[in-house]
Amino acid sequence: MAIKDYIRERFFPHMLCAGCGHGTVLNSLLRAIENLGLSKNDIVMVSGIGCSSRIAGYVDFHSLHTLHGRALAFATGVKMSRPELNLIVPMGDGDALAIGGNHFIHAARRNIDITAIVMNNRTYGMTGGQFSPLSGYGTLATTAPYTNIDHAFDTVELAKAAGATFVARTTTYHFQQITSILQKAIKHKGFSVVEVLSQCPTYFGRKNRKGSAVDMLEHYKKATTRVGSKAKKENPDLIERGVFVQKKLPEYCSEYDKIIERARKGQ
Ligand SMILES: Cc1ncc(C[n+]2csc(CCOP(=O)(O)OP(=O)(O)O)c2C)c(N)n1
Ligand code: SF4
Repeated sequence: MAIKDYIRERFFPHMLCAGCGHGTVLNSLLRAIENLGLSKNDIVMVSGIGCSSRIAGYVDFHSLHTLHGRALAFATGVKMSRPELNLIVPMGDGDALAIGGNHFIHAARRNIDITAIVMNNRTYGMTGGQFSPLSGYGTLATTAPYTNIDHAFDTVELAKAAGATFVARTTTYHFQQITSILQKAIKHKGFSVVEVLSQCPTYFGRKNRKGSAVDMLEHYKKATTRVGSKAKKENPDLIERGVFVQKKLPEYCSEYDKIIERARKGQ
């Protein structure tokens, strides 16, 4: 199948701003799905609300556009009733870790076989640039005109601590890495978290004087390094990219099937 066969062309042109990183994530995701040779009938994309969540409307999979922060709860319901399907949940940093933070940690703890993509642009893009739990101390936002005093979560550390069995991070500059990591994440049997640093030139970039979308991409190139690289030891401020966790643990739906079986047999 060609990439265009995975797209719902009737919903184009898309609503993303010029230079938004989320389009790159969509492009890289479709390439991952094409490389895996998945049938679009076997994929369910569940999203909440946000610029990132809008990508669910542009793919010709089964798609559910649900409530802000609740995509993982809906996805859990779908996965438990149809465990043979591939569940992919694209989220913004606000969607995943502010209003949806509780669903995020518990989906990770249960190890349910869902691929969660956190598009981290460090802001609430859709609603006009409010600060999010990933904006970071000292940044500017429409709701923090005198600087943000909240400290940021580290998505990777949070996902690891909550029990996710596949945890990775990359950026929109490294678009080929998005594809290769997403392929691994989708194939992984368990809860997989892929954080993608994705630029919002319109709000985070403008408020924080980060320049154009291209400048923001250049920043991702300079500010990140391969996981475990020598560069990180020399410069601890560098953000690591790559796969941090990939381990096997019992998956939630499989375990649930065993419980049903035991209940049927009365054991
Ligand atoms: C229950 C509820 N609260 C708040 C909103 C308003 N709202 C819509 S999107 C959004 C934040 C979007 O930010 P993020 O999830 O980071 O995605 P982005 O738009 O940056 O990609 C908010 C607060 C809503 N739709 N529903
Ligand atoms: S507001 Fe930001 S996140 Fe939303 S489409 Fe525009 S650039 Fe992307």
